[in-house]
This record gives sequence, C-alpha cells and structure tokens, in this order.
Amino acid sequence: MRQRSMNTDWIATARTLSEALPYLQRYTGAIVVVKFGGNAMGDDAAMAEFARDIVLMRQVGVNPVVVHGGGPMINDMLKRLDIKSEFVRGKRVTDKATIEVVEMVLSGAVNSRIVQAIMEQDGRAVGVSGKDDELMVCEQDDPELGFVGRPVQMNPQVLHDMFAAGIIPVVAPIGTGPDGRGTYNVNGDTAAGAIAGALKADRLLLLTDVSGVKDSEGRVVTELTPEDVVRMTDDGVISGGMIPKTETALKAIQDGVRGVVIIDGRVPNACLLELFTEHGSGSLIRA
Ligand code: X2W
Repeated sequence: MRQRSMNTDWIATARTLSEALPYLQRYTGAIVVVKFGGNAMGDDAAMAEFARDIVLMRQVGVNPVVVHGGGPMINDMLKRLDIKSEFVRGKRVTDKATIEVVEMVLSGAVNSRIVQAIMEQDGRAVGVSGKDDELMVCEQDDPELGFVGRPVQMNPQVLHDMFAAGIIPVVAPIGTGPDGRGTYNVNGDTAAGAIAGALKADRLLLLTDVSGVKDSEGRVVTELTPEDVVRMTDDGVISGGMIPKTETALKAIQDGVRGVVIIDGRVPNACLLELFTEHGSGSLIRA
C-alpha cells in the first residue's frame, strides 16, 4: 500500500503552474530573443539550468533564440596565447590575430557548449553565427577598432526556417561583410538587438549580472519607457556598463521589438520568472 500526505510545497508548485496559464497563452507563438552574456554563464550547473528554461520555453510554444556573448572566455584565450587586448567604448579593438581567436572561441567553444547543454535537456538546437546564410551583414564600425562590425543588413529567414522545424537557434555574434566576405567581431548585445529587431521579436531578454536599471536611490525600476531611459541617461542616473544595454534596448524598440527586459541572469530560472509569472524580474523597457 502506498500512502500520500499533502505537502504544502507540492500544492504551491501546482498553483504556480496554474497561475502561469495566462502567460503561457500570451506567449504561444511569440519570438523571444535571449542574450546570454559571458558574465551570466557561470558553471555547468548554471548552464544546464539556463538550457532547461530555454527548452521549457520551446515546449510551451515560444520560439526562443539564444544570442550569446563570451567576452571573458575570449579574454582567457587571448591571455593564453599572449595576445594583448583592449576595449574602446565597450568594444574590443580587434586586429587580424584577435578576430581569429574571437571566432574560434565564440563559434567553436561557447556556441557548441550552449548547443550541447540544450541537447542534454532533450531540446533541439543548432548553432550558427551571423555569417551563416548571411544572417548578419556588417560594415566596419570604426577604423580605430579594426574588425569590429556594425550590423547593416539582417537576413533572418534561416531563423524562421528553424522555428518552423522546431529547432532552437543559438547564434554567435560574428558577422560577415557584403557578399559574404570577411569576418567581423560584433558586441553580443548589439548582435542580440539587431537579431531581435530583424525578427520584430515580442521580447528581448538581456541577461546580465546586475538586477536591472536603477533609479537615483538605487532601486530597480520595473517598467520604463524609452523617454524615461533618455531622461535618466541625460541625468547621469543610467551610466557606465548599463549604457550599451539601454542603447541596445532603444534601438531594438525603434526596430519593432515589443519590449526589452534587462534582467539578472544569476537569479535561478530568470527567464521563466520574467515570462511566466506575475512578478516578472528586472526592468522592462517598452513604448
Ligand atoms: C565582443 C564579443 C563577445 C561579447 C568581444 O570581443 O568581447 C566586441 O567587443 P559578452 O560576454 O556579451 O560581453 N565583441 C566588439 O560581447 O561577449
């Protein structure tokens, strides 16, 4: 004979699932681009948990796209190879030797690690870079930065084809030039914004290692408009490393993304908390 006692944790779990219904309905068929930065990646357990959330999204009818970074991993490899590296206005100065390492680390190591983590959760993932099918065509951003690209033409058909096939795209932020020539290093946030814009995504989730946009008293602002962002930047309340994120958000919204959320990727199940609960998390920017 088996007996069952009612445990309040199980009841709470069932209630959470039940309360998720309106959110699940809202996001069915939605395109959600998730920027997974190198600083948010953490250890294997954190990677597995992230992958599980992405597979769950796909399972409930969302079309997730993972766009990753890998700045810290590029730094490690450049160090091992004794190649010096510096950043100008948040972008890595990228010479010929550096672009080779950037592509090797992003497409070769980081991208395949994420693809594998998704496969381990029984999802279907395929890794691409912005070079594949000319997904992200770039121009040189600034001669001072070398092979750093600014996306000028996006061809997202390959991503739509992957959605239709039930495949989760995992995109490395490497671009190509016109006619598929050349290789460009693209900042991960910039790439995620450009891809979200090209897809007119419902949500762009920027996973970071801060809890969101903070006001002058240091409290996280849960919802703000593009006008609020401009005002807070002029007032110096939004500053430093947050500026590239908010700039990406404003551009993505201009391009037709419905909402951009800056969230702390270190919080367990950050993506699920944002999409499928009434609490949300981080800062939602939308018009
Ligand atoms: C970045 C690409 C990787 C990236 C770099 O070389 O580090 C530029 O700076 P995170 O982890 O998202 O910072 N590219 C042009 O953006 O990684």
